[in-house]
Amino acid sequence: MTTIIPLTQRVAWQALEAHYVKVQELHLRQLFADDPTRGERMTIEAIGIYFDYSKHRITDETLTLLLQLAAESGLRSRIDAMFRGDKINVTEKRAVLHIALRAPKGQTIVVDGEDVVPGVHAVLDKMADCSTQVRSGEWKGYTGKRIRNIVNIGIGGSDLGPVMAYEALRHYSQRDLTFRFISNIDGTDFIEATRDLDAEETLFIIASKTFTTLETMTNAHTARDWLLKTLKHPDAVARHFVAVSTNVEAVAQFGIDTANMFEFWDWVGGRYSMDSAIGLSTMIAIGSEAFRAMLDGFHQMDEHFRTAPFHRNLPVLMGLLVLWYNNFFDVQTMAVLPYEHYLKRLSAYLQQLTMESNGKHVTQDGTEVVYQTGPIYWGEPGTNGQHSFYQLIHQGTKLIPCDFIGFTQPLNPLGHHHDLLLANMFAQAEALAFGKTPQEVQAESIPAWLVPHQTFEGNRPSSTILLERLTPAALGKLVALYEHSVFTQGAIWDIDSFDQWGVELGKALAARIIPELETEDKNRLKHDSSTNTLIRHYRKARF
Ligand code: G6Q
Repeated sequence: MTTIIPLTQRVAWQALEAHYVKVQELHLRQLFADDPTRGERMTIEAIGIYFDYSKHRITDETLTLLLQLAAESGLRSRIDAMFRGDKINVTEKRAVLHIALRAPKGQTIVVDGEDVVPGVHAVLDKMADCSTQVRSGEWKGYTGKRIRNIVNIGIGGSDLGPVMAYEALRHYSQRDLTFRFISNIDGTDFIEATRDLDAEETLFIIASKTFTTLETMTNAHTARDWLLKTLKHPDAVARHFVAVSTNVEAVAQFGIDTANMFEFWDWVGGRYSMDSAIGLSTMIAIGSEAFRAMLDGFHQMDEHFRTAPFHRNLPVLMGLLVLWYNNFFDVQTMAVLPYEHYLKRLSAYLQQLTMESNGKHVTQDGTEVVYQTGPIYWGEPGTNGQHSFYQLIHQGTKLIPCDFIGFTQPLNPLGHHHDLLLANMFAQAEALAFGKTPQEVQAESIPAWLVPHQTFEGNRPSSTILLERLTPAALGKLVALYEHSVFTQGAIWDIDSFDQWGVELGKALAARIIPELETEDKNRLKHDSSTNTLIRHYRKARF
């Protein structure tokens, strides 16, 4: 699995280093002037996505070298290994098969001697059954009232996907149902999410792969107490709780009828699980047909990633561009800027997908990397961001490549709002790339002292990703696009994009501090002097 030649010693890497020195000062103004067809040429249209990568600081040679790096890094065999079900999550010895979650019936994907696809479809059918019962009102609570509120309790991968997908697809959701998402251990999250809900009409989905996560289990127990305060009888739990988990014993122990447990598997990583049973809330919101359409969108992108030649392959190109800036321009962050209000949680979702996957400091075999790995991802929907942080992207001292994401058809046509929205998106990408020279500013009779303030250097790169309409399938394509871009980057960096050991230390230390906050025993504190003093300060304030 491990590539033989270390990344920085590969021929293409070294060629890219030399090439970078030559092209680093090239301005997009020049590149566009030299090639009037650039804006048409450097685009790809595939599976309903129009991808414009012409406003990147690249030449044809850059692309050739990046593609050569992908080849030298064994990207093709890494992709094949993932699709085959090899245990490419090496530190956890697990297959990485989110692609199986959207495999059509009849496809065969074997893990440990077993075809996993029939199991995926069996769970989907069971989810469809549950969601139809809730949507139709057939699913009654303990006192016979129909369910009107669905509350997903989960965190990280068991929360961000469901929240993002619910918000993204709210247009298609059944509007007489209320959806809430509780993740934080902070009691405020629970209190605010449930304060106006009627327990008799509320269904909790406890979404936890392990069913041991502190936040989720604490919130789940609080939810049970909250329910029983009104409904009094423990039998009510079975009518008001379902679970999504891989841990049957813990689910049963909690008191949830295992007939109402939706299974998934250790080969689904938390941050890759929104299209597994973790998406139950999404399915209840939009219905099983729309959910299957979303899966089909994912699958279309999977097939594109698996089969398209790298130079026409959307996730491969996107991943290579990230690598180009991250490793050669020393760029630290990437902005994701959807011009679609329904995608307001997309950046938060992508933060986990990208940063938990590729925020790694050693290669697969444990060697310290000598190059930068995953960049920081962040963003907000346009046009809101334009009135806040875009200033820094336009005129600050940092280079921040941007992904602009837009749709040609609005879901909510309203006057000419949509034209204004998209005009702004196109304008931002144009302004970032081409800027405004001092001469152009002077030509507007601006006083000399103001000219530097009103000058835009430009040469700030961006991709524009255009789709027709934000449908469930479009969402699936978009998410899979980022999933496979992350895969591409991780494969070349030779890291394990599918583990997350970095979250463990804080969890262990919190477990040690919890009893320390709750006792008065001064001698027990054996942390550093800062942590000891903070704990004492807190205890003094609380007791
Ligand atoms: C994602 C991570 C992490 C995980 C949460 C919740 O890839 O593994 O975000 O999803 O810690 O875990 P559980 O689903 O087990 O509660």
